[in-house]
Amino acid sequence: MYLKPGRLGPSIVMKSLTTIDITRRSLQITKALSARKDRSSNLKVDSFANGSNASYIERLYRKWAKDPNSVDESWHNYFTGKRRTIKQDRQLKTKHRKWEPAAAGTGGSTTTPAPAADWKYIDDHLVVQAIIRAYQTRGHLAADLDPLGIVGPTGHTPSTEDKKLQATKAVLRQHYAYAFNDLNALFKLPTTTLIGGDEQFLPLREILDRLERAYCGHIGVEYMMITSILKSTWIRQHFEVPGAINFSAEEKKLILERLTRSSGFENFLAKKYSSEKRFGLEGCDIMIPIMKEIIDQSSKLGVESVHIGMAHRGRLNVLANVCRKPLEEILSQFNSIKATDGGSGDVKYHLGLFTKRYNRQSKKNVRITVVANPSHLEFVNPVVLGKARAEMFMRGDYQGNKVLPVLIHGDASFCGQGVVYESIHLTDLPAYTTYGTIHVVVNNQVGFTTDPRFSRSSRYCTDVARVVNAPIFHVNADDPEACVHCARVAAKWRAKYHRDVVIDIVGYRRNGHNEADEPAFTQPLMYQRIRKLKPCTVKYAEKLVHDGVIKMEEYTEMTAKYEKICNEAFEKSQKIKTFKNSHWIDSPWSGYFQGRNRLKLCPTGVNLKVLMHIGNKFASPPPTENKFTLHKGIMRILGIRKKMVEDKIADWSLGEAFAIGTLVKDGIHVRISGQDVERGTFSHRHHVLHDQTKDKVRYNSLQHLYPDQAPYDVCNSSLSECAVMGFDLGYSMANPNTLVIWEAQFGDFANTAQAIIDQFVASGETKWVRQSGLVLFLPHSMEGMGPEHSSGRLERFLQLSNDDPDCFPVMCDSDYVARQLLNCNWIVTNLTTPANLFHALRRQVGMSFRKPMINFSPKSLLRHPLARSPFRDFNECSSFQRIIPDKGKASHNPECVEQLILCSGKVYYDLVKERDDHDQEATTAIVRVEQICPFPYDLIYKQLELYPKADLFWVQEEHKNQGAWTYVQPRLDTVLIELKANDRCFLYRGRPPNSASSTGNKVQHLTEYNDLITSIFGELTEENKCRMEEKKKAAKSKALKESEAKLAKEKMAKMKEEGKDPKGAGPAGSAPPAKPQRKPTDSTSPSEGPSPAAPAASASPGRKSASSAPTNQPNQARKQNVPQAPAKQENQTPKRADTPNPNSSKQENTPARKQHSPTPATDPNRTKTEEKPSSEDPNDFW
Ligand SMILES: Cc1ncc(C[n+]2csc(CCOP(=O)(O)OP(=O)(O)O)c2C)c(N)n1
Repeated sequence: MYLKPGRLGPSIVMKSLTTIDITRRSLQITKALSARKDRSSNLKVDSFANGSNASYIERLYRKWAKDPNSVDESWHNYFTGKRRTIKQDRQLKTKHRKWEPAAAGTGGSTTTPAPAADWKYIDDHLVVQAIIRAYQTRGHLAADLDPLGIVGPTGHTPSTEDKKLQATKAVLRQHYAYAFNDLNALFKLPTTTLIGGDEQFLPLREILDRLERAYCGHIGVEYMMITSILKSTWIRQHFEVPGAINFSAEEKKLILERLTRSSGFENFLAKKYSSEKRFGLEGCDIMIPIMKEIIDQSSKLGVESVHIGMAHRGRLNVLANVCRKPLEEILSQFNSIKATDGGSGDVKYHLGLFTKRYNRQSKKNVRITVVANPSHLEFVNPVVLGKARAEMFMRGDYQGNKVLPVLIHGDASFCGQGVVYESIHLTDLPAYTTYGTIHVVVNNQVGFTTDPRFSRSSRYCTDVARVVNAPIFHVNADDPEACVHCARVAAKWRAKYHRDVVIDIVGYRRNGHNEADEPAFTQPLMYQRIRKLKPCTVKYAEKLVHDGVIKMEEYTEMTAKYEKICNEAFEKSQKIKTFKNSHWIDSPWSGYFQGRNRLKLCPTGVNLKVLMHIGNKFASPPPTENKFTLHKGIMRILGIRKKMVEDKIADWSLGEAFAIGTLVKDGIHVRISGQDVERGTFSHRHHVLHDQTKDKVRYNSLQHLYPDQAPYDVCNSSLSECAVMGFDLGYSMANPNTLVIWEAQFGDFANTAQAIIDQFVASGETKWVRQSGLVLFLPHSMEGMGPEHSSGRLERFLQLSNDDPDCFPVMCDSDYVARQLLNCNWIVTNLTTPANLFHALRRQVGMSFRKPMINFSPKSLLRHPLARSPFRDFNECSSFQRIIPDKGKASHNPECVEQLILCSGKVYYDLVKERDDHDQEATTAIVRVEQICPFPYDLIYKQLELYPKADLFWVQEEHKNQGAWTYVQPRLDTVLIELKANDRCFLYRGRPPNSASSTGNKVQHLTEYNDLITSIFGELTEENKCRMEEKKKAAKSKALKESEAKLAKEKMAKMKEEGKDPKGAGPAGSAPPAKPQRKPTDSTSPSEGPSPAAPAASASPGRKSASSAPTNQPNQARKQNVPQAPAKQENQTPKRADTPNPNSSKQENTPARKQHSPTPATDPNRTKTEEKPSSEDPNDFW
């Protein structure tokens, strides 16, 4: 029973519960339920009751108040309070002494609505509750956050005390017309606030005061968007409860000591290096104590490793005073000293760091990493997250208890850069979560020279974090205790809930953007204020002296002590003449490089047994005990896989699976990440199978190959390239024994991650001596799919490659190939066979160093009948092939070859088909350049030697200003110079220059294709056409025969099943076995999702006969001049002593390899009528 103070009206007795109580009751029930759930399942459970439930109850209540019979009896009992015990009522009564007891006879239940005066009472409480809620929701708008006093509470008003108060009232009480004429009136506090501490009732004045203190002081808390009541209550416990911000004298001294170091460091640098850029922290000096508090607190709560990502502002200070990098090493970077190891180096405020420190507060060791970052603001964020996630994985820390990422942002960049949003959005994705990141915004209220009002549309620079419901603590940088309190709460929040949290340190920038800038050019009034402002450290020291926490002498001594440390370090730094880039590395990979011969490449082939095991697993459905219902299309695909394993031939998907399977077998953790990678954009991969009858039941056979295998993760990502690629790059940096692959949906989209590619992948090792073996799969090829589904922009990657185009490498030693790889900044490949993909991926971890690999992966080739590799191309005698020479007719008679075509990627299969159609197999040799960078000078040299009379062409399907041409041209010239072939030169055959990467018009695409082919092989002659027609007929009749055979076989099987004699006599099953089926010419394309255009339709578009004139005139007479193949001539063997026979299929890096007489199945010259090699005889393949 609730009573109302007499002053606000006549004493009345409430006969029923108020709305507030109802809401409270529903919330309490919810809380109890949630807590119970929490205990039982140990899961974080959000409340199901929320504002809308409460308003539902409120509506019921109003209905009931009008007509008690209009609601269910249970609600009637509820509203009349029947279930409450007498004891409870008595407790309430005694607690509220000022209130009068209930009038006799009016208590208990009633069926009549409350008298009108009761509504006033209810309204009073509702208003108080609403005000409390307004402070909780919008109090931060009226908080005193700006140490400069420029930005008033509502964002526009000047902050004079009076105006501020008005603004506060306007913001927080504007919706409530109710006039409180008695601020001493007592109100029952709702359970949605903790401002009462132990008190349940407070006078209105005190309620308002406490709300002001909790929400409108130096901290503005944004948290009401959080939907969990448990979490909101947790926040209130840390900000609303009286005395929540409470520091002992010792703790206050520690804050001052840390502040003194922070300011002292900047002051020292300003004095000693006045003309140097250092991007000082002055104005936000408190960032250092905040970082220290986060680390202390987190370490106490179990964190063992902290990964920090930050930009220029205050970075040197963080290295000095958070990571405690020896000061002399930092100061030496201001001198002109040389690095004694490799790398081009970077400016001092970009360098990384790794350190292991004893934390005095937690008394535990903590590893701290500051990830090297480029000038590109915020792009380091996903890299840090990926690195942290990988470390969690390696430690088996599956809840992020031991590893913590902390990102430090600038205010302008935090709200301005899209990568922030993309990265923050990874926070709750299972394969990308870091179980919460602590974000610290060094908000100096200016971005270079731009005011916030011109640099963002949102109220706060931190609004981007609201999308993940992260609590945001805005805090005045000149209140050190409030700041450190926020840091403490943030660390506790992250440890408890494993979710993101933001600390927005609202301060200022005492100097210009850098120390040489004059800030008053652009912010004159702001800087007038700044110049009058005492530094925060001085103000805090004075406060502590005033409060008797320290004596002034102590502070003076503190300052002098740190200055002495700096001076001594300065002296030492003067003696440092050189340094090592490797001492500034964030991923030291301790032990990895020790005792390794960097020039040794491990073999990549594996034995047949392993392939068969992996192949069979990959082709099998989930074990029957799983009772897994597969999609019919998947069953068909598994069937095709099974057949391939039986036939010992692999398509792209199987080749890739072999690479993954063999690596995890060897203990290498493999991770593939990107959009739709689980199935594969082109529906070719299908690593994750989905039960068709049960939700979230999935199966990945590659995770179940061997009991002791390393984990394999294939992760569909968010629709982001930049953050996800950055994340995977970070992941690859954590441990060299991991293969990380990022796959683009189409290569075209990779350029939204251009900054990650340019700033990290291409140049990370050069700038920061930090290696990564990240692999990018960029689906690429001109298949008439339009300008944004055709090109991964090969030319751009090649243009960023660092190998010298004019320098023919010395390759007289056996280490040449490894050295080339070691010296390049990345490997660029455009592979044409599954086996080469397999070797390339295995080579990534077989090298004694790590290099990124950019692989332009196929689309139509995923299912192309010729883009398959026999198992022998995966065996111990096989290895990666940098080029694949022509092995057909032309190679048997190289002297007579008139055209030597070098090409790369899918166009090879088009050329082979066209060469066949034009009947030019003997006169045109086609060589595939599989590894474009580093350029295979040695092998191309041999090819040019081999075909001494051939005209030379570089053929590409890309436009002339795109693709590999501009990269290969000077390098091919270099080879020709080395060969002293002054009379020879490479001509370009391909599409003309274009600004778009491809046409989107099918007709145009075909015309371009025809032009390209005609420019190489000429028009189809009548003879050619007749031959093609005959071939077509033959193929048709063969297909018909095959389908008849298949039908007969099926019929026979059916008859057998039914117990009939297929021959019409004799016992069932005595029929002769059906003729073995030929290998499939193509895999079935599942119906769902985009699939690459069928090879016949788009990979090799049908040619319009002579409809379009070629842009380049080919040698029309070529075909007529085909001589009979003579025996191999002496002069066909390479002249150079170190030049192996280019005609041999012997592969690189493999000393001995069996020679195989039969034409490999990958040889495009092999016609479809060729019999597949017998699967019974392993020697046939091995
Ligand atoms: C992606 C990117 N765009 C532009 C710049 C140029 N730039 C360097 S610092 C800066 C201002 C950054 O402001 P803020 O994020 O508030 O950090 P502050 O320097 O104020 O600490 C700009 C625009 C950059 N480094 N990176």
